[in-house]
Amino acid sequence: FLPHLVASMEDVEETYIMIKPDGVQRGLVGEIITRFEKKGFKLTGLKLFQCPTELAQEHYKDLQSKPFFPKLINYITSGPVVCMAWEGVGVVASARKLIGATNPLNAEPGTIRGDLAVQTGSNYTVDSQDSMLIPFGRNVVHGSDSPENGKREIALWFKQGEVCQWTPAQEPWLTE
Ligand code: IDP
Ligand code: MG
Repeated sequence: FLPHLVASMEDVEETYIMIKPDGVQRGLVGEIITRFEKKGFKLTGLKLFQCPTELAQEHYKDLQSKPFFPKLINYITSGPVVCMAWEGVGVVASARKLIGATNPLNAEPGTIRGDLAVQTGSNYTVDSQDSMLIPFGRNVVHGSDSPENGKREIALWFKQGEVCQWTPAQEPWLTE
């Protein structure tokens, strides 16, 4: 019996995963959801959603002072996103590993960004009406960076009643 290896209810975390507008437009919704499903995490919330500007600004408020912030808000509000809540032991860090590095060019093969996105490079103009450059902005998916932010972001993106508590039939086959 190794008490430190036994996961308790307190180890169960929640993370907010979002398929960004480029992932939706490129038809990657099924592929991305499949990766989290196959890993064995529990889906507790899911919706297609057109994000209002104020919500995008609140979600990314820590990046407010960055030069790319206005572009980031335009990007996130440029089309529908898929909002997801996922639950599991260690889900926050594990989801970040599945997603890969922020810049898809640096993301390892096998990760979502490494497999499904390319660099939006320094001499690549994203928006033909606006020649401002946006390095590596299009990286198909978002994942919370801490359990605290997981809770904060799920509360931000989902209304009460939209997150479901349920017991997947596979649970006893995934954990003991
Ligand atoms: P993360 O999504 O890997 O957690 P963050 O640093 O939290 O990365 O940045 C949030 C999002 O902002 C990124 O996923 C990306 O879309 C965008 N972003 C981050 N850094 C840059 C940048 O230097 N230029 C343009 N967009 C950026
Ligand atoms: Mg982040």
